[in-house]
Amino acid sequence: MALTNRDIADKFETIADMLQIKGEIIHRVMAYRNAAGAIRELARDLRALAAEGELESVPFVGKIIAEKITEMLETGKLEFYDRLAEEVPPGVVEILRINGVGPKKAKQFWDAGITSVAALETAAREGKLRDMPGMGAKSETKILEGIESHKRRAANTRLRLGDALPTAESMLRHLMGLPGVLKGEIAGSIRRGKPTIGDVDLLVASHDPQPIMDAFVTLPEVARVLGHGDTKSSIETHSGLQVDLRVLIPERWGTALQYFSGSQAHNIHTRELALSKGYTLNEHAFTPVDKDGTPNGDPVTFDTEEAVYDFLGLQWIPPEIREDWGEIEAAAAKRIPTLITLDDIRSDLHMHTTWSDGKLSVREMAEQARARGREFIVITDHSQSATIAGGLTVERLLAQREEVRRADAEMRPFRVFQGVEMEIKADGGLDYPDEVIAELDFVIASLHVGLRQPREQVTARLLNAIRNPHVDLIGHPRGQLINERDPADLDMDAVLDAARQSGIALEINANPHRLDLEAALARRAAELGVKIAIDTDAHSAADMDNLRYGILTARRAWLTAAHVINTWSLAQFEEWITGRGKS
Ligand code: DGT
Ligand code: CA
Ligand code: CA
Ligand code: ZN
Repeated sequence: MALTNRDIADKFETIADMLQIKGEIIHRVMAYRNAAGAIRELARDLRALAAEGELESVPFVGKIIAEKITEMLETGKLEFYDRLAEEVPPGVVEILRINGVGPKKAKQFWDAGITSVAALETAAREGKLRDMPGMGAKSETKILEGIESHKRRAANTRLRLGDALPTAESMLRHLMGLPGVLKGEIAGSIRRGKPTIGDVDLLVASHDPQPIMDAFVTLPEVARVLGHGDTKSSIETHSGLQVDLRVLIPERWGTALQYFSGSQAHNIHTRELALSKGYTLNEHAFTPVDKDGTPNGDPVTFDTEEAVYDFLGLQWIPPEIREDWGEIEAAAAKRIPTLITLDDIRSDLHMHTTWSDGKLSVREMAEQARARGREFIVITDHSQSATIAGGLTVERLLAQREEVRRADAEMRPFRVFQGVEMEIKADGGLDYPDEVIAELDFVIASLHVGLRQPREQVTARLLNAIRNPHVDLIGHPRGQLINERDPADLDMDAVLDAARQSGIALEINANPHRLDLEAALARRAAELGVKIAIDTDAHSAADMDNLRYGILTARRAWLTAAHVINTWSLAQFEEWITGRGKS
């Protein structure tokens, strides 16, 4: 049985949990946790890296971890893990994943003979936890609530960014309208634009937290109050999303926002930098310390994040790249790139209409795009073999051209081009003959079928499309649907190499169900010189507003405007597609 990157990441994550329960030092624990995180986001197959002897090029993978990866790849097993698992029961690891249970508690339960979530639940219901050291009736109830939400979470995993962000924004808007609120921000993984969200972290600055706390726990979104404190409260929304709110004085705003924006890996690195300058850094402040760690002066707080980073000798770092993927080194060298923004985008090259499975006509889509500030668009309905999606026969494709040309003529200087989203068929062929696609302004090729084919087969199909001189863009290259469908098992090295050679663009599909290419791959593609497009794949007017998720993903990929073809002027775009033998 061949282990995937994800299997190996999961193993390391569990090892980190087991070590933490055993009370290992945090650095040893984080070594495995960071490696797991890096492997999960890795753009390349570990098997390929191992074959090249390049495992240690993966962030957080040193000699010891690389040896463990090699062992797993070669034997399918890891002796180190098996030994730990004999010592720490898997049920105890699961108990650690319950809200409100840290490694110490998990160990305490384990010592009392509780080695599964079910046993913990029974013990709590029978009132047997309250007499344990450091516990009481209240913490027993908390544990039961934690178990409940753990069960729910196990069932529906992390929430998509597109489901969490609008709720977070609406809650923050309510809070910002309260008297005495000076500042407010969504922190945590949402601020970093991660494609999936564990929980929402809201921060508000005010001198008078109590009324804000009271208002927060009674917002219309609230289904359950998990905690209601003086400066911190937590609730669960009707959709099962946990939202934490912290209120703090504005003088501490910068220090707190920096801390709660994360990521954890980024914060560990900034904390080490602070230590090297003689300060400890936590959510509250920088505190000057002696060599042995004893505080020797007044804590320092900052009201802006810029001041926090400046104090560390760093440029301000955009939240989307705070993952300890090299941003701290770049900030120290004053080389943080100017990341792409929504305002840089001038076109949308992937949109559907009522000709296939869209909700609006060509003209309506164009008007909606123009109203959102786009200067030109390409209409790309589905091709003939996509029958469920109303794919166009050659005849209908020709008929559509007249409608597109009419909208184009009537709406100038706004421009409307005719393209297509062409199926890459399961047998590897393309859905129209070359002489048909040669007549189109722009051609997308996409994988929608045969996504579970073996790596060689599905890769060969994609390469065939990339090498076709009439194809300009690959739509949502890996075909993933977040939380629903894994990406196709593509040889991305071969894909990126072919894309660079043929001059074709690869898409960051902005739909929050897709966000494909994902950030790590998009970053690698851009570094190799592959052109990137950010498109909404809109089937309705509302879909066009998903562009922000594509931009967040592009920023996580360190992309600047120069990497992205949607920042081109009309003239640049026309020159490119003409140069590719069309128009
Ligand atoms: P999520 O909620 O799983 O999508 O991810 P985050 O990044 O929002 O994580 P969360 O909600 O647990 O914590 C918010 C931020 O607070 C996190 O990004 C960094 C900071 N933070 C939380 N716990 C720790 C910690 O144990 N150590 C450090 N250094 N920072 C932490
Ligand atoms: Ca969070
Ligand atoms: Ca949180
Ligand atoms: Zn599409």
